[in-house]
Amino acid sequence: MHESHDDGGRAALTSFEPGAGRLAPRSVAASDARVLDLDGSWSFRLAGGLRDVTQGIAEPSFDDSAWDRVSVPGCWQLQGLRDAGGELLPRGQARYGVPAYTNVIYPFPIDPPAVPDENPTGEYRRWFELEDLGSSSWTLRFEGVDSHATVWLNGVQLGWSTGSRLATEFDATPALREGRNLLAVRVSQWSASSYLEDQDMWWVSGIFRSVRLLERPAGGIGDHHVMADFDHTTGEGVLRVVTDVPATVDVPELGVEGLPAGEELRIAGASPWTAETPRLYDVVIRSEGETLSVRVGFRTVRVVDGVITVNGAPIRFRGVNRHEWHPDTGRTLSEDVLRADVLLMKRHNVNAVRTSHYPPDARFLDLCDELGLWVIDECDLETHGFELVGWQGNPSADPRWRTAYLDRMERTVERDKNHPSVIIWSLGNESGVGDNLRAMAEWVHDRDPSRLVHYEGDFDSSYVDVYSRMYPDHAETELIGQGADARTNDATADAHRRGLPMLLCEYAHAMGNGPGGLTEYEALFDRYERLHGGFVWEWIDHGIRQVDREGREFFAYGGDFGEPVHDGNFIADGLLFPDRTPSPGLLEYAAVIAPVRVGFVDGAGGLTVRIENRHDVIDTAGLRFLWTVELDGRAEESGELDVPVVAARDVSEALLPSPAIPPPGSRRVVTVRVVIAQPTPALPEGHEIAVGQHVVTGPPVPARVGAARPQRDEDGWRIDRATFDHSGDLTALGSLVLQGPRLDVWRAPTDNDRGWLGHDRAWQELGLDRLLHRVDEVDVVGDELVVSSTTLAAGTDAGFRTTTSWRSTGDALALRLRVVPIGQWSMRGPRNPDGSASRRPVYVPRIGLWFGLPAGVASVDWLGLGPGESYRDSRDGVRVGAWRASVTELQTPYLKPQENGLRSEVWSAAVRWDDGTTLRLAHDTPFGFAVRPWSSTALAAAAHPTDLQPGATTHLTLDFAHHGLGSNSCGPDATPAHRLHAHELEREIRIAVDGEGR
Ligand code: IPT
Repeated sequence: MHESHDDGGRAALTSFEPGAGRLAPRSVAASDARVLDLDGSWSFRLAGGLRDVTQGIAEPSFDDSAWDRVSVPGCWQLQGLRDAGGELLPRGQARYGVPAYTNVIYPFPIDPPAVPDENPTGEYRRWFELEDLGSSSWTLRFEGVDSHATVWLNGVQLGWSTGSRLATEFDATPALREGRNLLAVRVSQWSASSYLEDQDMWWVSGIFRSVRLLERPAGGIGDHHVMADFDHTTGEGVLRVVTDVPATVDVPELGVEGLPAGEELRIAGASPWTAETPRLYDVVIRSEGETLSVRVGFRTVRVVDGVITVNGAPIRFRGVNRHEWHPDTGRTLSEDVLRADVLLMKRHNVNAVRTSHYPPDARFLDLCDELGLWVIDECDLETHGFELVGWQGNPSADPRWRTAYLDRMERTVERDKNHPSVIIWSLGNESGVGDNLRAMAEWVHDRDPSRLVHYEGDFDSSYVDVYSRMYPDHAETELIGQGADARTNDATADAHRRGLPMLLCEYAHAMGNGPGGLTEYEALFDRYERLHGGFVWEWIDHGIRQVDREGREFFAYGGDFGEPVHDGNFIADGLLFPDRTPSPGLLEYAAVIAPVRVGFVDGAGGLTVRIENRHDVIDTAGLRFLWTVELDGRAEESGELDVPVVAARDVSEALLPSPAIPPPGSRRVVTVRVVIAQPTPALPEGHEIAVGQHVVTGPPVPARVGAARPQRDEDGWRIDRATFDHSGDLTALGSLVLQGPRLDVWRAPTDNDRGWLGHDRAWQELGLDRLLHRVDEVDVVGDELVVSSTTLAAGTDAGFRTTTSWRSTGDALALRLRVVPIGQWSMRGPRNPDGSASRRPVYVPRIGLWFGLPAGVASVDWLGLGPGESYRDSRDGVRVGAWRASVTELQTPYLKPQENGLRSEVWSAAVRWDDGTTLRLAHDTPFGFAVRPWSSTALAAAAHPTDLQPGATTHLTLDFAHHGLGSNSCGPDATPAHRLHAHELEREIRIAVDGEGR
């Protein structure tokens, strides 16, 4: 089939069919047959589209010596961001086009099945040697090519394929020769199939997963299907292996030998597989021509009375949505990165993963089997962009796409059917409604009744086995838990849905600073058995490593490559930063979902420590409970608790002596750390899985009387070592020169503040980012210097009257702040039904004080929550202690800079300069602080952390109240309890300076 003119496969590019010339999908396993690894260096040329394709690339005689060399697997856009030596190129010099990010919107016109003429097309060639073909057949296997691939071997076209994140096999036998062989692959970025691949991620292309040539010996095993149930009533494993040729099955560890394929065997003494006990058995499947080695886990998934059970026990998902991403290699991941992901999940108490929104690299599922994670394996399907045209022409409801939909589902299930970790199949994401989805579900139910079917996009849920939702707020989630949620139109479908177990396939949008409100969701999952928990959106920020003009690294997001249509930093919404550093959000999630919870009740008999085992399967025998008592961060006592073994989902208690009341202004803290005693492959000995703390607060520091009174002098006022100017500003405290204080009621909007509700726009409308401060009066009242002022923005009447009262306590300066809101803390809302204008409340970002301090802060020490940042609806991932950090360490480098770094529930802090000068802040009523080398205004204006330059002023914000974080970037606002309404507030803080030099 040598072609004369190559038109680039025009017809195939716009075909509704998923491919041609491909082999039926199947499972592959380690085999004794030969495997030729075709990964490595390939010749590469990027064509601009059909008009520009290379004639004769399939021919062995074609000379590609002028072409570039790239690695396969790889994503060509990311490869082109570096020079041939691997160094990042300056922006604008990309060699192979650029990555483009869109969430919902298609980056090409919606005119299916047509694709743009500008269709970046990667042309790949490689030679390989093969000796001794023997009498075997040979299969060429691609694990993933994005998006449309045409494949030739020695000039013979084997076929073409779509389905970027799905494996494809071709029969190479007829074209293969002994000796040198030429493989040529042409990959188009856009094809009809792109309409089915509108996932919220970077559009990147290429042969991005491995390529192999697999020997298929005569009498070899084409496909194998391992069905390994666990009968929890008898404790038996139930094994049946189906193969397409006669074969036998051995499980040496269980004494099974020569079990004929197709026959079922009940095996006494098999240990079950669960995500908590990932017990695998080595199984050998032998046919006349081939021997396969597979790893098998016994487990049974059932819905019982509307509850998902595995091996008879109900399970809870503490999950994440995982896209495959690496900041340098895009969707091409090494085995090390895959393992790092699973280990990071396990070490942060994550027990489940939804492979959003496509089947992952196959090795990822091997690791989930081995290390233990529940998996929702999602088909490579999303047509979200049709929502923007009212779902007109949505492929899900168009029969011409039926074959492609079924093809995608079959390839998902056939590749992954032997993984014990996979317990739910998902049809895809955000693809609207339509019969093609129903057809997929029906096919799965028929092919694999041992697992559940999931699809979130059809609220009727008539053809799925779980009711799934994304981003409902807490109130609605609670109604669903109670079965009191709104009814849908179709009574039969509604009844079906109400009987289903429920999960949140996406919740708690982890974009930027957040998510807040995790604790409250977890409480709902605890309360209602039908609620199986959820999957945080999402695992990792998809940032791309770049360098700015000064050569400083940063992580790019949408728009940074000049894409005409993009969704900005909506791609940076993960629990990990792109370099896989855990964000504060991940530490919070780890604490909220901890599989053991430690509580305290202080009573007459002592301090009762309540240990709740939240595992679904394992008891606490493998854990140790270590306790310490600290006074203001200094260890006083420590030991190990003797806790009776607690069964899964059970509670037990242990006793400690009641801690003594600490001295005034101090805290005595009992900490119980739950650590791993019996290491597992995922969790090393000593790894901490949970922490509980009990805090005893000392009496208030007694008020001192008779200290120095304010004195008037020619510069203004003086109290002890504190000087004030005529308008009542604090100008110096001892040797420390400072500015302020100013009422600080704004923050650099977080991504959640910039969410659907648009808090950032409301704050702008009220001018909180451009406040004007006016001093109304400075006076001495008793022993206090009292400064009255008003804070308002131009053109608005919403602000605060502030009274700042200063007095000496002898060893410190006490500041009492009183704020009273004035004006209308509301803004225009939608029109009321009667046409009148509505107004909605505007929440206050924070109520606090700003001080300007000299630059050069060496460190900050504090007693309170730490070591990381915390906010009122996200403070489980931190703990009470004594902490020290540099100014750099106090900043959290969100990809798009925003409010960050607050340390909250602090009762004492010391800001230290190199020369020993120390500013001390303390109070009985805890406060929060942030120390930054730049202002909130600069923080809000920056596009990337590299835009922020330290200035001559260190910015200290004392935080007395703030609006919670919520997850409104794609979910609810802070829960009602964590919203900050404009209200009266009175707070105190003591300030002192010691040390010399300034
Ligand atoms: C939801 C998508 O399923 C997910 O892919 C991602 O885009 C997420 O939003 C936001 O980051 S869909 C949304 C309209 C609820």
